[in-house]
Amino acid sequence: MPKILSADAIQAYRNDGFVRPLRVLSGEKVQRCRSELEAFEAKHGQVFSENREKSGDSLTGSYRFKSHLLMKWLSDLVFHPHILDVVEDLIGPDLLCWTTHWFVKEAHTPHYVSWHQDSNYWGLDTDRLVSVWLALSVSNPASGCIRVLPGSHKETRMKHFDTYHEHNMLTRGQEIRGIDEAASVNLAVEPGEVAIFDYRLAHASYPNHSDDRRIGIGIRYIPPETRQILRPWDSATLVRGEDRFGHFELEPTPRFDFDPEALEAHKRADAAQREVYYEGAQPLDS
Ligand SMILES: O=C(O)CCC(=O)C(=O)O
Repeated sequence: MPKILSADAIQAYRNDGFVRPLRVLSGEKVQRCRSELEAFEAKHGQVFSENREKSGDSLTGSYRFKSHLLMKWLSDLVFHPHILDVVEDLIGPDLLCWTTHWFVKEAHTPHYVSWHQDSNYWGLDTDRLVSVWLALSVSNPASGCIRVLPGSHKETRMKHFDTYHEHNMLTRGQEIRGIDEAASVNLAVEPGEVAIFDYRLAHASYPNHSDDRRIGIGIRYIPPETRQILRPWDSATLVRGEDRFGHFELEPTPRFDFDPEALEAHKRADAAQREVYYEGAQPLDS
């Protein structure tokens, strides 16, 4: 018996590769999360922004990945019971959080995400990874919300080209060409709502033409039987149920921001994930 999702919503996820936006945080709670993020950015430099002109930070800044190991409030969020109930409805009761990724676009900036399938370059052998993309500000067509191509999760390994375009927010600027834009749909979400999609689903997003920052955090959940096939070692956080497989080193949960034990786990995981993201990358001039 599903905990949150209707049978129709689960069927739509299987058919189309995504679930219609759902609210998981109240307006007050999401405002608190945004304030926490912005206080962290002010203290440590704008490490989550993709706007290099403003932030001076690179697109691959370490704090953008696995930041639930750095920030206590974000760690609490990846364990949020409502989010986990939804994910459990889709992939079962034993859940690991493999990673978290920040996607922050400053107001009126050219940064974008090209069409891609995450499954193509994360080295995970599962077809059950669920991405939960939580909005901390308005994400709509004007601010560059996620667009998806319904049903594309059934097309394994669409061809990607590495572009390294300076405004592309993906590590290698990887892109699928020739997507039928007319068949794709916007996943607009209000602050506190999540867009939920299969990591094989082709998705993209356009620049933020609005007056506010567009802030989202992608939380990636997998079942514990998943294996990392590109590298001999990987880590994840057990967020619900049991891990009876031991394919991932289980990460400590930070007790406070920059908890030394979790910071060490973040350092190792960040180095390993970087290797995975760049595995088989095409040289710039290929
Ligand atoms: O936030 C975006 O615009 C893109 C998000 C994305 O590519 C992802 O969550 O996998």
